[in-house]
Amino acid sequence: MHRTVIFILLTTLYIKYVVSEEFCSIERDECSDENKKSRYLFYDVNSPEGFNLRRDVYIRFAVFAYHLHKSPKQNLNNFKLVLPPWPNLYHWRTKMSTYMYIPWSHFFDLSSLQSFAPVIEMYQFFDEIGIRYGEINIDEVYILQHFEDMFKSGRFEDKMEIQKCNKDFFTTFYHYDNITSNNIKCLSFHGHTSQLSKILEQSNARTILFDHAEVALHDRFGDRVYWQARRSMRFNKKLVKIAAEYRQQYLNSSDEKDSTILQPNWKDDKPGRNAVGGPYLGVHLRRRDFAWGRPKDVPDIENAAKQIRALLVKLNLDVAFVATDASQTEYEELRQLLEPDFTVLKYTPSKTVKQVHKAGGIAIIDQIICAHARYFVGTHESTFSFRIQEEREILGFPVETTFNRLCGSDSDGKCDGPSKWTIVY
Ligand SMILES: Nc1nc2c(ncn2[C@@H]2O[C@H](COP(=O)(O)OP(=O)(O)OP(=O)(O)O)[C@@H](O)[C@H]2O)c(=O)[nH]1
Ligand SMILES: *[C@@H]1O[C@H](CO)[C@@H](O)[C@H](O)[C@H]1NC(C)=O
Ligand SMILES: *[C@@H]1O[C@H](CO)[C@@H](O)[C@H](O)[C@H]1NC(C)=O
Repeated sequence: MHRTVIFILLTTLYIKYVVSEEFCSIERDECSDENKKSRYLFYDVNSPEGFNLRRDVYIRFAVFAYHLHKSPKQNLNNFKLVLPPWPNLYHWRTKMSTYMYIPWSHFFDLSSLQSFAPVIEMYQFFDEIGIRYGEINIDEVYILQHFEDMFKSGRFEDKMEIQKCNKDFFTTFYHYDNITSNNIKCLSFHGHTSQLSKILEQSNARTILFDHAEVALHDRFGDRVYWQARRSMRFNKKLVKIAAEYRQQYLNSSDEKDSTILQPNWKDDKPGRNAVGGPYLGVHLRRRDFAWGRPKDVPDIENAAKQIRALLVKLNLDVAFVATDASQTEYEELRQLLEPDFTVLKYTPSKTVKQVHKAGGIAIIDQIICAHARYFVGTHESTFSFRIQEEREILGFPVETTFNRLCGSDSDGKCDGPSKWTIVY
C-alpha cells in the first residue's frame, strides 16, 4: 500500500508540472471566484458491456461524484462528472457503422440526475471548455485493470497501483477523434470506487478519465445513498408517457388505479409498500446469448410457457405482458402455447418510436411496463431484470411480487429466487 501511494504521489507531481499550464492553479489560488474552474471527471466502460450494466456503473460514479461534491476539500468539491455518450451497443444490433453519441437525456431525466450529483453531458462539457481548444487533450487517463495475482494471493483488501498494461487494454476516447491524451496509464485496481479519490486529490489535473470503470466496485451497494442515486434515475418523460399510453390502452393499467404514483421529485417519494400494479403478469424473458449459455438456469420456450401458465393460474390473471429479446418466431411459439386460455402481449414500437427512441428507449419502455405489473418474473442473473426489480422497489411493491425468476427447463419450476435487494430510505 505504501509503495502505491508514493508511486502515485510521484506520478502526479510530475503531471502537475508538465500538463496543467492552460488552467489556473487552484492550489496557488490563481483562479478568480467567478472563474473558479471546474474539474472534470470522465469515465468509460468496457465496450462489450450492455445497457443495464452501464446503468449500474453510472450509480457507482454518481455516488462517487456526490461524495466529492460534499467534500470540504476545494480541489475535490469542484468536480463535475461527465456522462459517457451512449455508443452503438453490441446488443442493440444497429447496422450503422458510425458512432452515434446519444446523450443521457435521451433515456433519462437529466435534471433529476443532476439533483443528486453534479453530472453533465459530454456536449455540455464541450460547451463549457472545449470549444476554445478544438481538440481536447485529457490531462490524465487511467485504464483500470484487475491485479493479475489477485485471486492467487487471495487477499481482497482495497489496493491500486500503476502497472504495466495487461494485453489488449486501450482507451477509445468514446470514439471521438477530437479527444486524446499524452498521459495514459494502466491502474491495477481492486476495491471500492471511492479509492479513486486519492488520485484526484493528489493531482492538479483538470480533466481525468477512468476507463474500464466497471472494474471499480460499489462503495456500499444497496445503502441509502445507493438508493438515492438509483431513485434519481428517472426516465425521459416521453418514454414514461409512451409506456403509460400502452398500459392504458392494452392493460387497463394506470398509476391512479394501480397505486403507483410517484412524486414529481424523487426526493419527495415516501417509503411504503402499497403498490398494487396493473392486472397483468410482467415477464422478462431474456433469450439470445443467455439462452445459449445457461440451459440450467434459463428455460426453453416450451418450459417458459409452462411456468407462465402456472403463475397466471395461481395469481388469477388473464394477461401476460412479455418483455423479451427473443426472435419473433420464438415469441409466436410462446404465444401459441398460452392462447387462447390467456392473452399474451408484447410492446411493438412504431417505426417512429424506433427511429426516435432507439433500442435503448424501447428497452426502457419494456422495463417500465414490467415494473408496473401486479407480479413480476424475470430471468436468472439478467441485469435487465435487476433494473426492473429496482424500479418496483421504488414504486413500493410488496417484496414477494418482485423477486422472482423463471427456472431452468429441468428444474420442474422450482429453483432459488434472486437475491432480494430491497430499498433503503
Ligand atoms: N426491448 C427489449 N430489449 C431487451 C430485452 N431483453 C434484452 N434486451 C436487449 O438486450 C440487451 C440485454 O443486455 P443488457 O441487459 O442491456 O446488458 P447486460 O448488462 O449484458 O444485461 P444482461 O445481459 O441481461 O445481464 C438490452 O440492452 C436490450 O437491448 C427486453 O425484454 N426488451
Ligand atoms: C468533437 O467532436 C464531436 C463529434 O464530432 C463534436 O460534437 C464536438 O463538438 C467536438 N468538440 C470539439 C471541442 O471540437
Ligand atoms: C379495468 O379495471 C377496472 C378496475 O380497476 C375494472 O372495473 C374494469 O372493468 C376494467 N376494464 C376492463 C375493460 O377490463
